[in-house]
Amino acid sequence: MNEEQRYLFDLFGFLHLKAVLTPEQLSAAAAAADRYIDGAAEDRPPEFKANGKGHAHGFAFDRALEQLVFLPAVWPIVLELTNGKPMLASGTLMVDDPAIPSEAGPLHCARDDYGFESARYEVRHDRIYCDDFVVFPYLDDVHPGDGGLLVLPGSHKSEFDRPRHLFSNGLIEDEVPQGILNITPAAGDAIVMPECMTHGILPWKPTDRRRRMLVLRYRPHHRQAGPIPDAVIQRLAPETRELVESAHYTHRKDIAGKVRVELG
Ligand SMILES: O=C(O)CCC(=O)C(=O)O
Repeated sequence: MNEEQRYLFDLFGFLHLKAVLTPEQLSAAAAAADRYIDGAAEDRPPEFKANGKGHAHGFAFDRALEQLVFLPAVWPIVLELTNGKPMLASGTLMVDDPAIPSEAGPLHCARDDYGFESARYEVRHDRIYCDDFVVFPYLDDVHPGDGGLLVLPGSHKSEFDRPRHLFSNGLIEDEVPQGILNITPAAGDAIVMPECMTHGILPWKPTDRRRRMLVLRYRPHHRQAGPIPDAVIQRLAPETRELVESAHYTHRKDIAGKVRVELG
């Protein structure tokens, strides 16, 4: 994590990293995502289930998607935020599709959903520690007015409960209230955001375009491993298998010693 990223992440509670996928990575990942989304369910292993927007374990569907868990521009950030103890807890492929009715997702965060003690964000020795965060690599362009991700900048450090009537009672369907930001990444960008950051979703408006992105949930490896079934783990490259494992506080994963991880 460089000085500029650390300053912005700490100040606003998210990072918008531009063009972190190469054009080749993007077209391979987008094609693989379409094979999952448009393919017949009976042609996929049974663990790969689609449920509305969510396509379970999308990161593991194809190597072109799997390699996005180690994006070179994001990996140093994952290492810093987990204090050198990275774990991937889950990696869903999310899709807003004009063919599926799109609803607003209410404002929420880990604190709201699971209590104040559920997610840590703090600064130690000039580095940021965060024990639950998401990386969203985008496979499609999002333009202002399209809808998509909403964030409440600065809320990752809020010490107070959000008065529920604020920001359209937390359900933003159209006009974005002052203070809330609609992030509109381009295909190939990635967003990094702590789960203790208040966020929500605007309905998807375009009638001729999808919004496809991975929701990669990272935690320090001493936290509980995510709900990734064995059959999915067996498909993964050795490096990703190491990434999804939980481990003792004192353990050091081999991948954590690498500034760049290539899938074997
Ligand atoms: O759809 C999005 O942009 C974010 C989805 C998400 O991860 C959430 O609401 O927690």
